[in-house]
Amino acid sequence: MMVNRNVRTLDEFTIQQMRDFPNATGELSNLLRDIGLAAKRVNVEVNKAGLVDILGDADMVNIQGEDVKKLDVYANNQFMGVLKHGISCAGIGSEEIDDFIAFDDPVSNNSKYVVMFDPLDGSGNIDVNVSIGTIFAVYRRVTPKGAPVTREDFLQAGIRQVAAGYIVYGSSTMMVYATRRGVNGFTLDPSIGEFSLSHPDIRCPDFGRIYSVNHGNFFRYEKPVQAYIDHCQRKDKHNGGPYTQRYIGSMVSDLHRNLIKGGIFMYPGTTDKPGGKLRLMYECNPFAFIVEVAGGRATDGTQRILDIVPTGLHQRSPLFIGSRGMMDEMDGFLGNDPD
Ligand code: AHM
Ligand code: MG
Repeated sequence: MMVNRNVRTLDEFTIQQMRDFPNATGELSNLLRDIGLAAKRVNVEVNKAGLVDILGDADMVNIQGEDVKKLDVYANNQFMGVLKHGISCAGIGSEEIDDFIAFDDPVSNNSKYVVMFDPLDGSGNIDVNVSIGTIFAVYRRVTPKGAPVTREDFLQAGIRQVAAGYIVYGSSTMMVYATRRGVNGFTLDPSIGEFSLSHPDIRCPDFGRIYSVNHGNFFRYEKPVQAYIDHCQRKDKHNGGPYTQRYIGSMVSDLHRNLIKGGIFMYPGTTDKPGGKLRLMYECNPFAFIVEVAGGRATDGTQRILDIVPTGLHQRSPLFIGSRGMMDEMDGFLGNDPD
């Protein structure tokens, strides 16, 4: 088999990026390499999930009270393990763990980053072979190095993210990450076991034709949200349509598709859950960062997601995110001034 030497791997790419900054320490490159390694291990298990006795609920319930699948636990341990044993991460927060963890060893206490992640999002889809994903957010610690990280290092507004990304375990496995310099996508090349740059400089189109929302909740959304969804359904060729509805129920896949093709994704609050379902710190914030760097927008219906000052590691937020033009159109229905 011919190996294309012109394709850059994730490691080559991050190292090249670093060369542009003479003062860079390489810690972020290390961190991304560690995350890529954990992703490859999780990918192996996700791929064979139908073959081995790893499917089904573990004998535990996570702190949100939802069933945990065994693969969630496995993924959590992989991401936590590589970050703990690496040299760039001082502590983590995870959907699967109720409080943050300060690694608290001499190397970790002198590392500058903290990472928050959802190790296996969409895990309700594992049993039925639907794409699932990992989401992560990287922040620079705000407390001085040399001591264990504290709560303050984690409860930072999304705008302070240094990098954010996701892995989608799909028909191909991809890792997409953003820094302020851009969004780049890497597809796992099974022949060499490396993530290779396949989607350089991803831009979210200003307009798309896809809207993604759980229609089953329609009558529990607020009236302006219902009015906007109704509008999406009525779009025709005379007013920029037609729109098409796509909703996998696995946010990594739904947002990956909309990022590439253009579209809007909504998980609004409902009458019974006004705060919505999705978690701010490791679901909404990282995607808001990625989509904004790619040219799109993300709000909770009234304010920019990245400006929200968090009060809890696991707090929820409504989420409206996607192509800039579609977000502006939606703002008209929600009574917000378009950006
Ligand atoms: P999870 O973290 O328990 O997997 O839930 C998050 C998932 C998202 O991937 C997805 O967008 C959403 O839940 C779907 O929720 P619903 O089934 O209510 O539409
Ligand atoms: Mg999740």
